[in-house]
Amino acid sequence: MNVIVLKLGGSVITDKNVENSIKWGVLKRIGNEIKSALQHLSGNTKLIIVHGGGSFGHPLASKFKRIKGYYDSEAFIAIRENMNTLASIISLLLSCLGLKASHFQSSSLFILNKGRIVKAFLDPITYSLENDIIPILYGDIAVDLSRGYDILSGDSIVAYLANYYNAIKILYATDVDGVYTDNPKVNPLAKRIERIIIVKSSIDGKYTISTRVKGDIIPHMDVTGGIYRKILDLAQYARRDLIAYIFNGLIEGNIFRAIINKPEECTVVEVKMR
Ligand code: IP8
Repeated sequence: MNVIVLKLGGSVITDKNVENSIKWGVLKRIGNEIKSALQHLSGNTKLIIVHGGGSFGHPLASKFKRIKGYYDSEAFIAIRENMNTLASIISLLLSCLGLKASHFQSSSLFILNKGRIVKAFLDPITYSLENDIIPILYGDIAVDLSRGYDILSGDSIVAYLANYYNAIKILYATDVDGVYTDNPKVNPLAKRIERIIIVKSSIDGKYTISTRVKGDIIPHMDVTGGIYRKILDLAQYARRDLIAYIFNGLIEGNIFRAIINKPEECTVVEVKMR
């Protein structure tokens, strides 16, 4: 089984400025692109979709963090319900477009410790893949053995699943064309990083991250900010060589191209185990 893991960023599918709002047109287009792309792939290639929290997850999570300073059972119930609603809508919409897709509550599949996944029950996901169902997972709140509860990012789920299923590629559909040297929405001089290479030791798990911009190798990368979370998660969870593409899911045709081949403009992230 050749598995492709596709992450739909929260800012691609929801409007981050309006709580609990969905970009219906974008979601429908993405669903149709996924459907067409799957018709080009062999039956042995399977897709897993993971989506982010967007305006259903992040505003609520920040509210609890701001008021209480931590996530308690009240936060668990509220965030879990809201994320479940978003996932139901996405899986219903994809089903209406003719895709065989079903969502799985991430908080029922994963246990965390200090924010990291330490336990996963993936039998239902494996069974779905074997039966040509596209499993939809998502960023959620989950039980954490040290903290009680914590936010489980969709990016951590992607990295974990890619390792578990030995994914042939990981696709991160975001609202920018890749990873930049600075915020491209604010700084017009920001350059897209073409390639990020993570070299990780299979002996002690230590890793180095280097980046390449227009042919120049930049040995150290300042790993902060939202999009870098993906790189950190890949580096931390990696136990095998992986290839990932971070690209713009808001550009028509990009998701189709990414699934059948690779996206046109993107940042390639390679994990190399040594
Ligand atoms: O958007 C976060 O998932 P992400 C999920 O993939 C919540 O980081 C509940 C905020």
